Amino acid sequence: MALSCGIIGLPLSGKTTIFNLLTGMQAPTSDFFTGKTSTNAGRALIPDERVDYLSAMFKPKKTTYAQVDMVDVPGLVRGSSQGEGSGNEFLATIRNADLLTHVARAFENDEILHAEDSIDILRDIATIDMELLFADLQIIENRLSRINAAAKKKTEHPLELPTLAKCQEFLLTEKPLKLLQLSAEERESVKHIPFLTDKPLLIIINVDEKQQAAADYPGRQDVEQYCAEQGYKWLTVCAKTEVEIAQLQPEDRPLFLEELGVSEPGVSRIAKAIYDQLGLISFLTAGEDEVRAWTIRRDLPAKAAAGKIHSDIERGFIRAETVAFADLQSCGSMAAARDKGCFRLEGKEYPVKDGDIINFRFNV
Ligand SMILES: Nc1nc2c(ncn2[C@@H]2O[C@H](COP(=O)(O)OP(=O)(O)O)[C@@H](O)[C@H]2O)c(=O)[nH]1
Ligand SMILES: [Mg+2]
Repeated sequence: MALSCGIIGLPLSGKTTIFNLLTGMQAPTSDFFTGKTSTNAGRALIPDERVDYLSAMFKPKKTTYAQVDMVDVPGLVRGSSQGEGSGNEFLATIRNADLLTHVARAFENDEILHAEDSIDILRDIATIDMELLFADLQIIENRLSRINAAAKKKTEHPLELPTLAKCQEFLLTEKPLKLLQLSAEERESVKHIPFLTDKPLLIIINVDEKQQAAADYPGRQDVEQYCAEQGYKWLTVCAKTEVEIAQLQPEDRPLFLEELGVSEPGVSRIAKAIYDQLGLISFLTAGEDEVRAWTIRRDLPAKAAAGKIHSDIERGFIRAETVAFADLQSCGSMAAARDKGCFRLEGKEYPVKDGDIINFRFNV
């Protein structure tokens, strides 16, 4: 199953623009409040130079990049949890996302209204944080009333009730659950509840060209300090311009990106931040049929990594014939890499590394 990422933020912060940038789709964006309640869903292909390189080398029938499912939900506003704006019911669609991306507006443009009438990034981040927090409190209240309404108080786990109380108390101090220390058993007792404030959160600060060039925006230091304290990752993207650049011919893009002052397209930077935050890496398989990137947890043992491809390969695992992408690239061909002894035969416990090109030997 592909990873999934929910895109949240105030209305008119650039959520749909980021969604389009990541998915290459053309969902309508808007200059004014639409009160829209529909959700955009699409798939982002994770750019990967290693896949490009292998694909040029093997000329396979099929090239498959790693993917992340993106869901762009309507804007949250202050009070969404109390029914303001479009309410917050739609948050249910991202409860099972692997991570959340919050788009916050820094760009200046008088033609585009701001949900809170002025640019104040820290305030906006805190507003959304509060709405996520209220949504988690709601979920706890609902769960508690369900448990209490039943004739026999039936919980999923003996520790569920005390842990819910602990979570509730912590949320009331206005802190995200990801900062709450729980024992492994406490965690287990509430793991059926998909809390939003427990999810990894990536803040995308949507800057304009001037801010991007200056690598600065109003209140940057305070924003960065807050993000660090809350355990969030952050990056800046000039979403609108990057969408325009992405529509150019590939050979024309680097020049415009350079002019914008970014070394790498936003899609790659966002993808790296997502992988980094989730502790994920990619290993690669390459052959005449298919060149493909596979997403796994960092250091997953080779045998389990084989299971990502097929359960038969995991069951019948013999060895993982492995060459690091960097070694292949410096040797220039598979044959040269083999001659220079860059291929390794790894056993089932081998912790797979980012960029390993693996040919699994198996027997069923
Ligand atoms: N100047 C500027 N405008 C942007 C940027 N990102 C989005 N916009 C504009 O802001 C408006 C709202 O964007 P949209 O993606 O629909 O926001 P959403 O409501 O959060 O989904 C649209 O008119 C976009 O073209 C940006 O980086 N710079
Ligand atoms: Mg939108």
